[in-house]
Amino acid sequence: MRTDTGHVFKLEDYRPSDYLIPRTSLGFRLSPDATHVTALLTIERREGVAAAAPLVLDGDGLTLLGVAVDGHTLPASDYEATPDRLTILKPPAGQRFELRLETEVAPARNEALMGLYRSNNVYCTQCEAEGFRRITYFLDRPDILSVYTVRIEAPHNEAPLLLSNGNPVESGTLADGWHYAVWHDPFPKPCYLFALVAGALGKLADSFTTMSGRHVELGIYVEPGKKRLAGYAMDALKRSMKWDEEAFGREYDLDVFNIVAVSDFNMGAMENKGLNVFNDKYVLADEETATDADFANIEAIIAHEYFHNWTGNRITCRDWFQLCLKEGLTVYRDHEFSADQRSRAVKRIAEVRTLRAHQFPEDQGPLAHPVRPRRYREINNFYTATVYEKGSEVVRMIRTMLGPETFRAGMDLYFERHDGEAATIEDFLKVFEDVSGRDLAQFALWYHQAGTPNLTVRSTHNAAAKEFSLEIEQSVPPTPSESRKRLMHIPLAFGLVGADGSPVAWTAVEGAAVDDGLIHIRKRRHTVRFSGVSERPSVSLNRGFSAPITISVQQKADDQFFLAAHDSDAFSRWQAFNTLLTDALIAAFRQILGGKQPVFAARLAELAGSIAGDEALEPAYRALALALPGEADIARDIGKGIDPDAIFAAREALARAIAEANREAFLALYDGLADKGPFSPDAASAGRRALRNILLDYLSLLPGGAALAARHFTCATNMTDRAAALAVLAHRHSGTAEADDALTAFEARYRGDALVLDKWFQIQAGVPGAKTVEKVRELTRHPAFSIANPNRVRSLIGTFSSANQTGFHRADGEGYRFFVETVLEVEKRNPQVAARLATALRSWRSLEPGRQAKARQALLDMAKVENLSADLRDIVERTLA
Ligand code: 0A1
Ligand code: ZN
Repeated sequence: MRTDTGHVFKLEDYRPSDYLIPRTSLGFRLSPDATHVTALLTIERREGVAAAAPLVLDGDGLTLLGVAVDGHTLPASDYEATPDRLTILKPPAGQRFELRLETEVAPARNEALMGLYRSNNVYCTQCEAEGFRRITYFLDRPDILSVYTVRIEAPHNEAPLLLSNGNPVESGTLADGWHYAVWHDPFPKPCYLFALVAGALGKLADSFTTMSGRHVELGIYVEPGKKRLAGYAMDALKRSMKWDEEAFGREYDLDVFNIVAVSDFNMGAMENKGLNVFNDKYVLADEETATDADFANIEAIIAHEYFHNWTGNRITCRDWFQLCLKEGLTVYRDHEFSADQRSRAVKRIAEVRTLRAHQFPEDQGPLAHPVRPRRYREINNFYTATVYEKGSEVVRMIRTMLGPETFRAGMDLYFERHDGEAATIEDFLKVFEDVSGRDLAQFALWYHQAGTPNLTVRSTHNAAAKEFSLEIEQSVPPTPSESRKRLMHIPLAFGLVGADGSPVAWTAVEGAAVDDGLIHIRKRRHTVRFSGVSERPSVSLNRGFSAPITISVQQKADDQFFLAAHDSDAFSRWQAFNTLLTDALIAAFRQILGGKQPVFAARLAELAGSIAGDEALEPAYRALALALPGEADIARDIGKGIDPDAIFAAREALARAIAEANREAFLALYDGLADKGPFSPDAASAGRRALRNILLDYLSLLPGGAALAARHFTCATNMTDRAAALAVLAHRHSGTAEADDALTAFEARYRGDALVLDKWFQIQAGVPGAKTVEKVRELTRHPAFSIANPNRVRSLIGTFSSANQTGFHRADGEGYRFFVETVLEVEKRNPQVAARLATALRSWRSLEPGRQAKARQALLDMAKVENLSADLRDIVERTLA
């Protein structure tokens, strides 16, 4: 385990490497406890670098067996080797030389799941960000691009399949039942994209013909017997390949494209060139085992990794500070893909909900950092919602401002200008400046400045002068290490909506640049005056969520109700209703804290009823509208003094009020939406299931609710309905016979299917209330649970700490005590997963004083542990700072 060196990496310290490695030949002789790795590196001194410059290679816990230069074993006096570094003190004087390194690694003992490891007896690798240095000594930095040839040897019976990046070149048999395969990847790549897989796996094969007529063999490798669960992923892959040709003109470039699903994986998946490695959760699916959300995730992640082939692999990052260059852009691309495959409006609402749930709290708490950070201690902790999701929003804003054609021209120029390079955010912005002639200097702050900008907006209408004005003021709250903020360029999409719902025209506008439905906010204050407006319009702001900001609009509730029923922008219509719900929930929270029973305006429940039954709206959209803001969303909007129990009570009370007011209508709708015909994972069918399941959630709060949910559970013919019913029973009717029976039946039915049992762990970890911590503790002893498997840990411990507000933040601090114990237990094996878990405490300062003190103590308890991993120490110390 890498413990903290305290070293801070700084963007401004970037220097090109003295040496390059144009060619890399790797040889692996695989064995669980002693894999022998031979690396033959062509080393080239960069032009102008002094011949005496030592060559310093990165390592991480390596055992060096041998080192030779140009075929001669190097005397010990000519190099220094530690597990973490190899220094060739006096490299040959010539420009180029061959360095041969031999190392030994133990994949079976690698529980950090970085470098070469074993998952269910399959050898696999994970090298991003700095895992390659756990395999051999190397210049482990993304601007060192090398052409790889890889030879793998293994016993045929243990590992009949031998895969690496690029195209297969050669294979054959060896003595003693061993065999080998050689792979060559013609595209120079950084070592974080290296991959190797070896084992006994089943293959789902298919092919794709690219737009220029090239034939590509596609393979998805899964555990033997699970081939039929890979069909949906294969379909998503082919759709992704086609879409990237149509939407971005990007064609695939190798003869093969392989995907391997493994059951132990730290993240979602990895875009290794020509050999993507996936968490099996994002590959395997059928109606019996996967929910509609699982299908949608599979589609999105398959696309994401595939799209990296151009945005990340062909054009990579100069250094890890530029991570958003590949991640923000690729998330943007996968969002657009999903929007085209499904419903654009529904997809956008779901994206914004995710951004608010994950990125906003990050940006508003102690772990806030710019989309392109300037400092890090541990790069693994920067695979964040800010880099990914906010990074995607920044790309979206560029497109919003430039329009689709100019944006596409900019992307074309980016691919043309930087193909084969390791690029920066400056390079990316420059292509858009060049194609548009615009100055993006102020806009670039979106990459450089942390924090969620806020706009306060006031509107006035002067009927006599026929003038409608918006007074808009921007502010960016201070974040750690950036107390003073510069003014941002915010593209604010808007609409003025007339009494009949149609857009209101104006004759002239002054006070800000306004084009194509966008107000360009660049100053602290703008008074934007629209003339020729005779009647007071309602104003719809940040349409389509054109900028990732918060807005405080001084708008009457009447306007909000009006927009929730009439806004022509689907996103803003959803937003208007969501704002009404949030406002009602916050008021209820305050009433509860004041010892009162919350009361809700009858027209709110009426509006919920009319949205639910509005046949003009897609069912998926209606389902999203009816989903109340989550407890964490409400907490975020309240800001401080959070008592999760009071928030929970407020949310329950509103749900009950909506259910009671709409009982008959909801029941009728619920009955009418029952699945007929065979299962299909398509968006429309999934939307109907989503609407029916949210109606069940409401109806379950009324008398007879447990019986209704139990029936839903028993009659379910797919996992979406079965899991939804189980969640309703466990969360709303915990401890009843119906809930217990369903939990038992689910466990029995899926015994042996780890991915499905994850849902069972997850649902139980999410049961609201003080008793859950004991239940979760008990479940850590369940035979299907394993502290070494990231998916199990995230399902049980991750859900409890990040998605169970009342359980985790139990007033006596028991949730935190259990959490600290478990995080430290996970950390012994897998620091990366432990560090991610620990971010659950990032909003501790917003809690009411009692809980706040206990949460702080939990953080201090972790901080005082000696030899904490670099990953966990970084999170804990920044959270406390
Ligand atoms: N580049 C991957 C994410 C990823 C990052 C680090 C990993 O290390 C354990 C694994 C995957 C992506 O964006 O999909
Ligand atoms: Zn990615």
